[in-house]
Amino acid sequence: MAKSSRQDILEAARRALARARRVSVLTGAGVSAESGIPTFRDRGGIWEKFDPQQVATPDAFARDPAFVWEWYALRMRAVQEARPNPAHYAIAELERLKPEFWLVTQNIDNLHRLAGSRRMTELHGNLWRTRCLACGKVEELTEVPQALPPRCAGCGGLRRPDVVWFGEMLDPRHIAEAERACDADLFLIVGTSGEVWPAAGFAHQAKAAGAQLVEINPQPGSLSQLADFPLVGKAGEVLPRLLQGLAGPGQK
Ligand code: BV8
Ligand code: ZN
Repeated sequence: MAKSSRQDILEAARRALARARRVSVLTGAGVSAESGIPTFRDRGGIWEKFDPQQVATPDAFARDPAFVWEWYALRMRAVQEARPNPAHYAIAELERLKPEFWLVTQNIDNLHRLAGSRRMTELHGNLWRTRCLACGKVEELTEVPQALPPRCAGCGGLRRPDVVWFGEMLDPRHIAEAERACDADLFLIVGTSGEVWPAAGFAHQAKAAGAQLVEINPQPGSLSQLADFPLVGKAGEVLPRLLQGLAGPGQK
């Protein structure tokens, strides 16, 4: 695509963002890529012996909880070293600039919260929260558990990561929050391949509800055909440029 048209699309997206009152964002693993967290599609690196489709499932956990915990411990260690990147900070800034803002993330790495996002739904749970299979007690972890799989301090039961695995239902409250976020003037899709449902469905729902869609991704994906403003590039570079000159509520 010629440079100038990319610039034109960015400027058109900036104008749409300045006009928008209700702004929602849907993020996926790509928004944390510049924080050094591998995405699900980059099969290399720490995913070498773990295929998310095989490991992030209830069956895998029932079969071998220690093995599944090994994958989550790896991700906890990767996230512990990671810091939010300019994409996370730009999304937190957008929340401050737009009174009607909501973030829906598929990520469990907690980096949005660390960057300051508060009006958000973690569709797939959070890496640092665990749940006891026996008594249901939910416990926040602050570091990687020493012994795997971790046991419940209360009843000694097996703890699982409090995340949504493939084949598991999402929390209906989170689905309701995400559906409300689809009522937007502008809906930004950042760093997701759009392969995972029902998360990808919210982009379709927003479009059907009359939102204009911005997509920020170095690669085209399953949602690219919905984008009114396709911004090809890395989230950590494109988002700050998209927000350049954006005035807050009441500012001119
Ligand atoms: C459910 C938590 C069923 C765990 C995750 C239709 C309807 C409902 C379900 C399905 C359906 N079709 C298929 C299903 C089943 C399944 C599914 O979607 N399968 C897919 C793979 C075909 N869905 C489910 O199982 C869901 N459950 O609906 O239950 C049900 C129904 C009734 C009754 C009972 C049950 C649950 C899905 C949730 C799974 N859990 N995560 C964990 O993380 O360990 S999903 C997991 O995948 C992560 O959340 C991750 O975010 C996501 C992968 O998607 P992306 O985020 O998009 O990441 P990906 O690597 O794919 O892409 C990265 C993108 O970033 C790329 O586009 C890349 O180009 C881009 N990128 C790279 N660098 C950058 C960048 N972008 C910007 N800047 C950069 N620098
Ligand atoms: Zn317990």
